[in-house]
Amino acid sequence: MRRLVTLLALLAATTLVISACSKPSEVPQPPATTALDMTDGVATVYSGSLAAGRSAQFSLDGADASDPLIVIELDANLDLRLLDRKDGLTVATSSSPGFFAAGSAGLGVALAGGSGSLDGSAIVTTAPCRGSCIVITASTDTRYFTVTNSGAGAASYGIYLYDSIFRDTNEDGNNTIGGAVSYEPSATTNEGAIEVIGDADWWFVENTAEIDFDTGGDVGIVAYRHTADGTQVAGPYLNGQMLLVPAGQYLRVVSSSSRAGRGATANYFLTAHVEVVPLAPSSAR
Ligand SMILES: [Ca+2]
Ligand SMILES: [Ca+2]
Repeated sequence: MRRLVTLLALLAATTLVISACSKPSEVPQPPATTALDMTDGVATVYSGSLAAGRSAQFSLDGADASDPLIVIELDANLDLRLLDRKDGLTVATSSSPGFFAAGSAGLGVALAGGSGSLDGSAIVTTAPCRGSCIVITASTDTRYFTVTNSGAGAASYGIYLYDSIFRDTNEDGNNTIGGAVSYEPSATTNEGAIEVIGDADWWFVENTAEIDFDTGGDVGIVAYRHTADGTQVAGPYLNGQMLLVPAGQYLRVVSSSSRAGRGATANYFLTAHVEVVPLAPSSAR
């Protein structure tokens, strides 16, 4: 009988130990992920709200895309982060329609008290994105992203997920010097856009030319001049500068800060420079 009691006591102690070991961990669990499907970009695929300082995580199935780009777009200026995998590292970020950037560099825009409004310098009215957005090259991978409300009050938001063609009709063959597009001095169509992070646009200038370089927005688009063997010989040229390009050289247009944008925020133009001859002073009366 005593042996039976001892055995029962041992069994009870063992159960207690096993029970203690299987107690749920106190380590915080990663946020739940909401899986989303792409649509045509007209309707939201998700609507929600976030208290100050809170985040939500989502995934999208890249296999739904048939065009070369995927757009992840919010209708609010909240912090949008693309991750390299579920609960992974930050690949790209955006806090406004003005641009998105590699790493966390797209999170520089301060929100005004959680109202979702931005300071005036950050507003780019010509951007087709409704709020923060990131554009990526389409692939069949499942992509993960988070939305964070870094403002001081609650914020509501909608998510749009859709595929898209490049606005830049020279993509993506112009990413190397071998695929450079010929600059046409008489045309008004020497234009492009830096639409994904790391985009490079090469142009070939056959005849010596004076070219006006114009761009705008917050993408930080610059141009460099290269010789035929690919050697960089001048630049960066900034918005509003005139480029004197010897015959047979190349131009490479990129973002100087690993940024890109959607629509007009990321456009640039190369046009033949026209010398403005000042009017002769009127003769003395
Ligand atoms: Ca481009
Ligand atoms: Ca390109």
